Amino acid sequence: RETFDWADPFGLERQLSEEERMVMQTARRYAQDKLAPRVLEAFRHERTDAQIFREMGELGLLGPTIAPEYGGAGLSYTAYGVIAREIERVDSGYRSMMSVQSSLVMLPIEAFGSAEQKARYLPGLARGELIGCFGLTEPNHGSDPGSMETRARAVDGGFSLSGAKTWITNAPIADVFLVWGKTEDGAIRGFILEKGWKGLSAPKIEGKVGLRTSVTGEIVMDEVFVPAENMLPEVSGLKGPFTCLNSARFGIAWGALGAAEACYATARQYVLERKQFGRPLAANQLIQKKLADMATEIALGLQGCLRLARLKEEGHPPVELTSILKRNSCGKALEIARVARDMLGGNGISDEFSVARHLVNLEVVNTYEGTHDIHALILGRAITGIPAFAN
Ligand code: TGC
Ligand code: FAD
Repeated sequence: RETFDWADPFGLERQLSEEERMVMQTARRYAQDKLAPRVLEAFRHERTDAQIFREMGELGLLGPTIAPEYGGAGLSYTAYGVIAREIERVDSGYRSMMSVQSSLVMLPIEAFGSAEQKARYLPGLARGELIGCFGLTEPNHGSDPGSMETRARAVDGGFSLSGAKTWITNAPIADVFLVWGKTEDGAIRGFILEKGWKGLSAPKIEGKVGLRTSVTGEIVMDEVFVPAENMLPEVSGLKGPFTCLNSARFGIAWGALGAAEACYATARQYVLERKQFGRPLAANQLIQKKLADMATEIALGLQGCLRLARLKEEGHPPVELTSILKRNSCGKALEIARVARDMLGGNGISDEFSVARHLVNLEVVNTYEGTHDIHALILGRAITGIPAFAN
């Protein structure tokens, strides 16, 4: 009979195309050779290495689904998913840097930008020479971005933007700020701002206990003049930011399971080596059940992610499928990281063993891009027809 592969029970790799397998190997080699050696110090000292964008750009890992004419790699959604999984196997912060650039900055410019905007920004973003950030969340409006207070007042030649965004990945090191605000008619529009513009600042948020390899900041806009040609012409309304989120949430669904796989593999190795009561921890039924649960959730979750990737490649599946998987992957990965931390005993608390780092990272991943409960409510609305978050 065929042997069971504890690391890939359903043979995910065999379901990938030749090109997708090569992309996966490139991303894995880069993540393990270049990111893994620096993650401990970066996390410990809350250090974000902007050079990582250049490195990822050189390998085609930024905007992998973006058309080659704009500097992207023109790859499948599956390829994007496996990249997110390999990067997040090392650290969710590194995947965050990559997915904000790819899904939240490059994607809206490609999907909703003018020809001039695409030519001006996409090639530099794809090479990692420009760093992008995405400003939707505000101090008073997180789960409910439709109530945003950022305003774009029409002025001669463009708009004057005022408002504040918070919890913005990459903001303190960003060159390109993709910001969402309301025009005077109440429509939500996307604007591309550039570092150094008068009235624009992006102070760092200090003291994060998770996602410490990825810098986070505010975006403060005090009557920033934005030329009319820097508004995204092709989209109006929440559909704009939500289209970006559909892609980023899809990447997170793959990525969170990469982090879960890292925790599972670490816990498995640890319990095989660690002896208590004269035999390996792995010889205990309680321990084996925990590993069986981890293997099951990861394997099923990845098959779901692959199915959604293939549906996205065929057309436009219901956005609720992304909610199922973003919610499932994050919730399950968080639980797996917590159990793995426990299985390592005292050593699980040390950052040297990485599971505690994944655990605190996954707390963030479970919260951003729509919290675990908000995705339940999106699903609840689709199941019942009744929106539970609205009046
Ligand atoms: P709702 O009435 O549901 O929709 C308003 C309009 O938007 C359209 N729409 C979508 N379009 C495309 N894709 C989707 N997934 C869409 N969902 C909704 C919808 O059709 C409608 O269009 P129209 O033309 O009829 O006006 O809006 P609502 O205000 O009731 O929404 C409620 C809710 C809960 C679904 C929504 O607000 C939500 O998803 N909240 C979560 C907020 C969130 O995810 N924020 C993420 C911020 S970015 C981030 O966290 C980046 S971290 C990245 C990293 O570091 O990796
Ligand atoms: P709130 O919306 O205030 O929610 C608080 C709690 O209430 C949650 O548990 C939520 O599930 C619950 N809740 C809310 N509404 C309801 C309801 N109707 N019914 C039941 N429960 C409800 N945003 C960006 O725009 N760009 C970024 O790059 C970005 N990066 C981030 C990076 C980090 C490190 C973090 C922590 C966040 C980032 N975010 C970013 C913001 C993130 O998307 C928000 O934190 C998230 O959407 C939740 O919003 P909130 O923090 O305001 O929480």
